[in-house]
Amino acid sequence: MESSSGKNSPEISSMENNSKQTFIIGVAGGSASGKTTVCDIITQQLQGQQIIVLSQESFYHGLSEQKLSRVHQYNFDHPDAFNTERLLSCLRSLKCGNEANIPNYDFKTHKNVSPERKVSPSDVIILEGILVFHDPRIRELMNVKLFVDTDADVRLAHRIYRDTVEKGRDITTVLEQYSKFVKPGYQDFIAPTKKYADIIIPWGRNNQVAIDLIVQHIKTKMGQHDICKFYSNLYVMQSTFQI
Ligand code: UZR
Repeated sequence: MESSSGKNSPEISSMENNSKQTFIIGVAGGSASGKTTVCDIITQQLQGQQIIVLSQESFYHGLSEQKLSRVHQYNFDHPDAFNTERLLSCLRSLKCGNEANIPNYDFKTHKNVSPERKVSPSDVIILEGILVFHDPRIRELMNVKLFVDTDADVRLAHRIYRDTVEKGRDITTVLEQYSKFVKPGYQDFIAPTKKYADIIIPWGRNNQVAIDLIVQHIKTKMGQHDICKFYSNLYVMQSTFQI
């Protein structure tokens, strides 16, 4: 519908946006705790919904040449390693039913590369990452917060496997990085965010019962969310058309 100026009226566009308000699930936990697996299982079980999985890793700051020359001294497990303002603006945009351009971080070069990923609004966004509960503004956008709580030895074993077998790194560098940054980063920044979780999943990969319960809970919450969306759309229609 067009107003006399030929443009969509503000009321109508806000109604369109509002009707697409997205349900955001946050999945935090230590490195190699099984966050991706939990996201995969939730995605499979929430059939019939449009789901986008975003990783906080896409929002790593690209490294300058100076930082690259001493990359082994760089702390990727610190909140400042992420471009949180960019993450916030992407999430806010998607939450309101608008598109967002997600940066493309390359783990090999430690730089942001082209092209960025254009993401359309969807019913559900799952945002996973080691520090997705760190910033209160990001937490506030989440409808459900999950923390994958896996023992340190299991995380280390998985991390060694992933970094050596899958990423081709040498074991000495992996262990040095673990003791210098990954372990302290977990203790100082990641573990303290566990208290913000609605649900803590013990041992992510193998806990099907917990995941089934969570999916059921998310479906219930999404049902309530749809009812709220319906009434808020009705309210906008009432004020727009003076029903
Ligand atoms: P997950 N990381 C790298 O190893 N290289 C990079 O260029 C960027 C990040 C690591 C980072 C962190 N750590 O522990 C891990 N270090 O990626 C987070 N050291 O990813 O949650 O998938 O393990």
